[in-house]
Parts: sequence; structure tokens; C-alpha cells
Amino acid sequence: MIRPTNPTARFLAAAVALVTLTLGLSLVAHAKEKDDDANRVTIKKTAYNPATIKIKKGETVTWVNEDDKDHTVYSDDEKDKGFHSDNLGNGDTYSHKFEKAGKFPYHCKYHPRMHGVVMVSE
Ligand SMILES: [Cu+2]
Repeated sequence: MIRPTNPTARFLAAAVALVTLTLGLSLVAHAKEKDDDANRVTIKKTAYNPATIKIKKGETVTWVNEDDKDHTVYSDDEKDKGFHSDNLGNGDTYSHKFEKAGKFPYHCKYHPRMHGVVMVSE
């Protein structure tokens, strides 16, 4: 291993090491952040946001109720019992994994005008 004897060279070597480490850590942090925020639908002002979310087969969507009213996430297809949330109060979340490709419209049981769609691609 080369050990720089000159103080400036030592300082530079330490600075380069620090910058490399910081960049590496921020990349890791950023990747994790993206993963956590992926496929998230926020419920605010009696609306799903985004109203249409596009995902890939096998991915999970998480709804977060940030509204002061209670809401639900209910498949428009009454037979699709797996895609029905319980009551979601403020701060509650609901997650559903989509195993098949297709278009999955849903609504809120309490507010019939609240609509959303999950588009699942292969
Ligand atoms: Cu609602």
C-alpha cells in the first residue's frame, strides 16, 4: 500500500476516501427511498393520488390515507374479494400485491365518486 508522506497528499487521499464513502452511502439511501415510495397511492381531499398507477406484475401497491376522513379501497369487481381494504382512518395503510396483468379499477365504498385504477403490465 502506498502511504503518502506529504501532508497535502494525505489530506487529499482522506478527502477522496470520504467523498467516495459519502457518495456510496447517499446512493444506497436514495435507492432505499425510491423503493419505499414506489407504488404508493396517497388518499387526500377525498381522492386517490395518483388516480391511475402503473406497475408490473408481482408488484405491490400501498395506499396511505392522509385525509381527515375515513376511506376504503374496494375493487370494482365484486368477485375480487382479495382486493378489498378494511376501513382506513387517518394514517392507515393498505397494501395489495397484483399477481396478474390487467386493468384493475377500484373505488371507495363511502364515496362513490372516488375512483382509481391500477394498470398492471407483464
Ligand atoms: Cu372515501
